[in-house]
Amino acid sequence: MNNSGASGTMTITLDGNEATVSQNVSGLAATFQNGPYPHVQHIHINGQGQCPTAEADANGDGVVNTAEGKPSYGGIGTTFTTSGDTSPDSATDIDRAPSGGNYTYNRTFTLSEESAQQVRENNAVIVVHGLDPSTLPEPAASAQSELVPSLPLAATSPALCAPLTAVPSGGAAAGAGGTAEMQQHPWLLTAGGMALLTAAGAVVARRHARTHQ
Ligand SMILES: [Cu+2]
Repeated sequence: MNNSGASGTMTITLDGNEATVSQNVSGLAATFQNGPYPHVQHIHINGQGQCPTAEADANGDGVVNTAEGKPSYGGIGTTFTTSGDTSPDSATDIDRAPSGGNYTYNRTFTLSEESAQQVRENNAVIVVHGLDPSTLPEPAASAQSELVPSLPLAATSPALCAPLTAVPSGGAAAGAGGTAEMQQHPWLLTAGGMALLTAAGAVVARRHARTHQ
């Protein structure tokens, strides 16, 4: 019934633990309570390094919520805020989340050791949250979030998901930029007969590429 057509790409270039993040998304839920829709987004870590499938919808309400997806992508390691703190403490701070249906996000900041390590080990997953409630079946459409009870379930549920794929820099000279390889991953929503969303993630871990033989 609803095919949102949402999609996105993200590239993270790591220099040590310093991450330069470049992201484009389009087709996400655009408005929320008469304002631009806030999309909290994270690096999820310490899971299986994968996005969940529709089978993760344990309660059968037609949406894979954040908790149901956790066995696949793990917990929150880093929050992609627009300013300030980027730790899990800011995970649901909708005032510092990028917003709107289409946006570009560019920021350079230092990852926690744990997040950086998970990125290097190919076990990091990018999740963008925030669905349009009108695309969900009842009662999910009017349910409250399992994470933030003051918000709708749709607001915190995953909308886009993609594992980051480390790309060895190979011939890239030290200090030079690397080329990121995008990998698309289908994300399945069961709502109303499926909306297919895709996202892509990539990482260039150039610093240690030559030392891990
Ligand atoms: Cu998340």
